[in-house]
Formats: sequence, structure tokens, C-alpha cells
Amino acid sequence: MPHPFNRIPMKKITLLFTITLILSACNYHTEEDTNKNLSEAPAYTAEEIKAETIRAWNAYKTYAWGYDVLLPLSKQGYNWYEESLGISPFDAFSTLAIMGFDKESQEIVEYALEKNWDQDIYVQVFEVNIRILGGLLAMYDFTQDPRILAKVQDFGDRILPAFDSPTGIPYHSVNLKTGETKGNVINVAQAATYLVEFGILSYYTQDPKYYQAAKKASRAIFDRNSKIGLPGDYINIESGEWTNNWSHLQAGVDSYYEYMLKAYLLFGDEDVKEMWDFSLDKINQYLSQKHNGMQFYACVDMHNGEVTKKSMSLYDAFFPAMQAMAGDLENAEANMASWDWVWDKFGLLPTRYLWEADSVEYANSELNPEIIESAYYLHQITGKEKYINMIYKYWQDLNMCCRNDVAFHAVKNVETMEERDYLATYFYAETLKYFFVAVADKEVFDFNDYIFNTEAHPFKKSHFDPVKTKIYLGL
Ligand code: DMJ
Repeated sequence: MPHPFNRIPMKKITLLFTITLILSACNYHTEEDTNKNLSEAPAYTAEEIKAETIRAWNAYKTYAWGYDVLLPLSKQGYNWYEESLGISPFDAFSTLAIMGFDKESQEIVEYALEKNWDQDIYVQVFEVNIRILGGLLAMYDFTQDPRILAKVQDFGDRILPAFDSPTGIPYHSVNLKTGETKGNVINVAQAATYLVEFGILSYYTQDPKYYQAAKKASRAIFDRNSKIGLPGDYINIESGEWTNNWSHLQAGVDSYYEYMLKAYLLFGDEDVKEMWDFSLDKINQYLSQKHNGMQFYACVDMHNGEVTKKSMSLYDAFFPAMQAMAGDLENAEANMASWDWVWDKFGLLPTRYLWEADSVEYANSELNPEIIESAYYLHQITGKEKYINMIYKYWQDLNMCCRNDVAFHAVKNVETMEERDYLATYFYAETLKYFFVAVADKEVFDFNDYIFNTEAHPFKKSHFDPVKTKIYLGL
């Protein structure tokens, strides 16, 4: 596979030449291309993804070990807060474990066992839940090592005080050492993306308090739906009042919906199934829009359903996966086709695109997984070859636009492909994992056996006995 950027001496050529070269290398999908045969991108193998994963992981170990994040261009580490939480290793573990990198996985287990969470820092509850708690739970699910369960429970107990609010919706941040909280206006995803991790923690600790806290938070959002049945996107967690009346399924709301469906599928909780069914009806009724024969999902006013913005954020590309998982293949395939069309326009997805105005609002792209995730679900569920061909194409484009001499990097602008010195931790947890499982043998990873948390940490369905689940989660 060609990696043209690695051969270009970027600093030695003129800016004009660089931009021309990058545009021709990366932005090669034109509107006329959209109907061409997608099988043009070459197939890749699971071994190839493994080689790229270990290369990128070794870059983290070499340049950023102990930090949260690798900065792959300046080749150094970066922390989210004043002290490191070590997020990359926790996010990377389940991907390395599935790929069979036993030595590297064991190194992360040792790192987790040594980690002391007694840190006097405020952390964002949503982010540490999906990445650290989710990563550690997956580590326990893989290893069944009771020492890891003790670490997970310790971490869970440190973020649980965030849920001690008048509404039961968590504060934005919690101090890991003191349990003090701050931040009383948060978005819906930050408010209600806990059912999966907290349910698993309840199961493994046999203590319903975690799942019950998560469910109270999700319920508190759902119960504040408008008269026409839609949530807003920002809420004051003390007063329970919406501070923004936009309703959508984009970044800031996305995983609230995702977790209702997944908690039902993993735990059989009929209450959250009802919430999901109701919400999906409203999404189809108010958010779904047709434009130029394609299907998009708009932002609308939560009180009257009027469209407020015809935009998509690259995070919403997770939704075809949810539709497919829920059995709504017609909408899932129509939605996926729109995402693939946007990808073809740029050769990567921009962070926010205005589909009616045909203009880019936020041009950066951060190695995000969602479009690959949805193509993977659709390939698994429909068996249609076009979806694996899309994944081959995404891999080829990502390589051309984001691969560097040690790992991969984000881009500041999908129209110029200007590089950004950042490798998000979810690239290890999600993006590389979806590329891998899309082509891995069923014996290595069988899609039907697992539910992923929103950070793609996989949990084996068969590990959760339905009778015990009801007791341990308090259903
Ligand atoms: C991930 O951290 C999670 O999937 C989250 O739910 C939103 N998306 C990012 C990656 O794009």
C-alpha cells in the first residue's frame, strides 16, 4: 500500500507544492466519483492492521509512555490534566488483547495494577467513564484477574460521587481524591452515557448501586423530553432545566441513545428498551430529512420539531450501526450511504459539514472511528460486500492522509490535509479495532458474541447470566 506522505520531505519543499501535492494525493474523490465501483481500494489483511497497530503502539511507548496521549509529530507525550491518568494504555488494552499481543497487553495489566487513582485532580466524568472505567472493565472481562476488579471498583467508587446531585444527573467533573464535584451545565451525552459500564461494574461487584445511578441519570434526561418527545442538548443538572433547546443525535447527545439500546441488549432491561423504542420513533419522525435523494439527520427545536440546522458532525456516523443493530436496515443503509458520500467528497470526514449548504463548518478530522464502526456493523449484519469495500477505502485514505513515520496523526483541515500533532486515545481503542475485526477470522473475533461500549471496549454477552444480571443490577 502506498504511503506517499512518508516519502515527501515536507519541510524542504515549498508550501505551494506541498498543498498541491496533498490535495492531489488525499482529496482525490470528486463528486463524479461517487458512483464508481467501490472495490477499487485494495483489500487489506488482519496482519497488516496488526503491524500498523503495534507500530503506533510502540510510538506511544517510545515517546509518551506514562502520558495520556501521544503527540506523533513532535514525538512527545501530553496530559489532559495536571497529572497523567495514563488514558492511552487503558484505551489500547482491549485492541492489543484481541489482536493477540500478549506481551504488550500484560505490560498494561501491570501498569493498571500499579496505578494509584488517589489523584487530587478534577476529571471529566463522561470521558474517564468510557475510556478508563470501560477499558479497565474490558481488561477484567479478558483476564478475570480479581486484582483488576479491585482497581475497577476503586475507580468506579471515585467517580460515583458525581451522581450525587438534585436530579441524579452527574456533575461535569469530579475530584478523584476528594470526591468534590463541579460543573452543573452539561450535554446529554455527558449526562447519560453510563448504563453499559456501570451495569457491568454492578454485575461484577454484585452491587446494584452503580447501575441504579446510571439508570437514574438516563431516566432523568428521558423524563425531561419535551411535549413532542424530544430532549434538548444542554441541561442544568441541579435545576433540571434545559439550557439549550436543540435536539439532535450528534456529538453531545449521541451515546445517550446508544446506551439505551446496548443496555437492553446486554442486560435485558425492558425499561431502557421502552425508552429506546420511543426515542427512535421521535428521531424518525422529527430529525430524519431527505435532501437530493439522500437521508440526513438534522438539528431541530425540541419543542416544535422545526429544523434549526441542517448539519452533520462526524460523530453521528455511529447511528447507522445503531439502526442496523435495532433491525431497521432500510434507514441504516440509507444513512450509511450519505456518510459514505460525504467521505468521498473529502477523502476523510470533516468534523462538521452542512449538508444543504454543501459547506464545511469545522474542517478538522481526528482519526475518528464512527464511519468505520457503522460500515462494520452493516457488513456483519447484511453480508453485503459494498460495506467491506467501504472499509478498505477508509483504510486506504487514512493511510494516505494520516500516516506518518511513527504512527498516525489528525488533520487540521480536510480540504488542505494540513497535519495536526495529536493521536486521540480512541484511535487505539476504536479506529484500529474496527479495521481489525472487520477482516479478522470469526474464531479470533465474532461480532455476534460481543457488545461494545461507546469507546469500542468489547464485552462478551455470554459473560452476563440473565438471572444473575437481574439481581446484581437490581432490575
Ligand atoms: C469516542 O471517544 C466515543 O466513541 C464517544 O462516544 C464519542 N466519539 C469518540 C470518538 O470519535
